[in-house]
Amino acid sequence: MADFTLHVGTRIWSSWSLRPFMALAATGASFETVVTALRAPGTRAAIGGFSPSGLVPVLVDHRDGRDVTVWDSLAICEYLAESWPHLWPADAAARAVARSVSAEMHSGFRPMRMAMPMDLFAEHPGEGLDADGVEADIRRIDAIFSDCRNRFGAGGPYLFGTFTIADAMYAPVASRFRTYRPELSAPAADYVATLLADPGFTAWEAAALKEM
Ligand SMILES: N[C@@H](CCC(=O)N[C@@H](CS)C(=O)NCC(=O)O)C(=O)O
Repeated sequence: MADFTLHVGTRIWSSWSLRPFMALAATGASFETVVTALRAPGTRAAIGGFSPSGLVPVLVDHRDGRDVTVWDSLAICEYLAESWPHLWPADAAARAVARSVSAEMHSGFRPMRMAMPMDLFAEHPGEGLDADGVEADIRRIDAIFSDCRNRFGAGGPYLFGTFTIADAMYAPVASRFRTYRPELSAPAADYVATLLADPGFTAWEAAALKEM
């Protein structure tokens, strides 16, 4: 048996599932991914069978006879970081910023999330960009990308140099930007390209293709 089971939703749409998938992929741990179809008549009942919140993602830790269930994307990432501390930056000040931008993604950017839903392989340039609040969300995200790369990114191409949970949290945004094509600053555009080439992200895409 694999060390972990990660329950996710339909991969082309489930932005919240992609995040812990990328964090888990970055640990090198063995895990199986179980997909529940979203937007189907039986979705609610199927997810209710394993998820306390009625939502995906859900992680089950089977290591050493454990049977620990963790739900909600950011809680799952935090749980993984207890075993793989490199999922957060080593420096305490950088870690504080990484946690802040991760929480900001988790709790915010609702206008952008509503007007520009993740649709992994779709191309809708310009759609949704003039909806209320979307431009402000995009400008704030661009500022986060540019600022983190500038202040903390010297050691590699990710927000804090090497891959961290903050990158996992913004990976679905990179997918959205590829689909809807807002204008971005050069550092933000470069960082989006990094996320789209990340091995965890491309593994998710390959599995999503097989699902279609
Ligand atoms: N705050 C949650 C949000 C999870 C969420 O909204 N998941 C969606 C799929 S991306 C879901 O389970 N929807 C259930 C449904 O469509 O019935 C998290 O961060 O994990």
